[in-house]
Amino acid sequence: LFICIDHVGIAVPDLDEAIAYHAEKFGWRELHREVNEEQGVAEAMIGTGEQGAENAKIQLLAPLNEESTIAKFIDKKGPGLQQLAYRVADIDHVSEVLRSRGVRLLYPEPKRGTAGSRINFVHPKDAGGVLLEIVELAN
Ligand code: MC0
Repeated sequence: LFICIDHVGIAVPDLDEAIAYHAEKFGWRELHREVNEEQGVAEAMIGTGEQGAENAKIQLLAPLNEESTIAKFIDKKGPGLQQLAYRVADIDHVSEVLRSRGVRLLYPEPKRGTAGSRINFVHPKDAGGVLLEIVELAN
């Protein structure tokens, strides 16, 4: 059903600072950056950037405003791991299978995620305290 771990998301107060920290200390490269108004985030994907070295990426998520889920997360828990994202080939199929197994998804239909991907979430209260994202990448 699931292909691999696509990314782990870290809630950060300041995107530029976080990118610089992970680049300077760990050598991660910025692979992609965008603002997603609907999700209330400014985000960056960082990783090895090595062709052929398929790896889970790290998604840095900074809040766009106080209503952002990321702002609420940071207020409550402080900066830190916010989500784990599983990559799937067909999110409509996987959603159907998960619902048939009694797993509740946050959105009735997938929403737009990073770089035109389609995403949905399992609430952390249903998944052992972890916000699970399922993501179908854009081709
Ligand atoms: C909340 N809780 C979490 C959590 N967020 N636990 C683990 N991980 C998280 N990320 C816990 C709280 O501590 C609280 O527990 C309970 O869940 C209810 O929290 P709340 O603060 O009242 O929050 P809600 O219920 O209003 O919102 C939680 C919910 C929300 C998961 C529904 O964060 C949401 O809609 N998330 C999905 C969208 C999202 O995260 N977007 C940003 C990433 P207690 O024990 O205190 O009751 S955008 C993205 O990821 C895109 C760009 C992409 O990857 O492509």
